[in-house]
Amino acid sequence: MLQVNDYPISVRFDPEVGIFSPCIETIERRVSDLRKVFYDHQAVQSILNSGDRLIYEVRTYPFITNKSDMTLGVTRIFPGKVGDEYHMTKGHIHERDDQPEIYYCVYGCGYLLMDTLNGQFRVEPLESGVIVHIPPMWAHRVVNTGNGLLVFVACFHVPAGHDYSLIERQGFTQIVVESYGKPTLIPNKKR
Ligand code: PAN
Ligand code: ZN
Repeated sequence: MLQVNDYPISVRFDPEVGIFSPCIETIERRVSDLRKVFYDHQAVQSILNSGDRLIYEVRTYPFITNKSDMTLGVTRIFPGKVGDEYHMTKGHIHERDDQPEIYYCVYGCGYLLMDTLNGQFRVEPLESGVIVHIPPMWAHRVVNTGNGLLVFVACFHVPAGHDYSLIERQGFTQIVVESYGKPTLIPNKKR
C-alpha cells in the first residue's frame, strides 16, 4: 500500500550517477526481460548463454496525497547493443487514455520513439537538457545510442498504468540499429 503524505517532500538527485534518494522502488530490466523486444533473437540467446546483463534501471517515488498521485521516475539506460540494435526500454502505452507524461533527459544521447494506435509515429532526439511532453495515447520508448549512460527523469500519474502487451507483440514503427558505425532508424519488419 502506498503511503499517503500531504506534506511537501524532497529527494536528492545526484547528477553524477543519475540516482536520487530516498526512492521507494527500483526496477531492473535485463536482456531476459526484453527477449521478445529485441528483433535479433539469436543475439539475445547468445548473450543469455553467457549471462543476463542489465539493460536499464528505473527508480520511482510515488508522491501520494489525499488528492493527488504524481510519480517521479528516473531511468538509467546502460550503453550497448543486442546484435546491432541499441539498448532501450521495453516501451509501453498508458492504460488510461487521458494520461500524458513528461521526460527530461539529464544526459546521454539517443531517441524517444512514440507511436499512436492509429499509425502515427514521431521521433525526438534526446540529449542533455531536452524535455518532451508525451501526450496521452502515444506509446513511448527510449533508445540509448551513446557510449555512456542515458539518464532521464519522468513525471506521470500512478493510475496511468503501463500496458506492455501491444509493444511486446508488434514493437514501434521503427527500430534503431547501428549501421556503418552510426545510429540509424529503419522500419520495423514486424509492422
Ligand atoms: C517511465 C518508464 C521507464 C521504463 O518511467 O516506465 O522509463 O520504461 P518501460 O516502463 O517501458 O520499461 C514511464 O514512461 N513511465 O510511465
Ligand atoms: Zn510512461
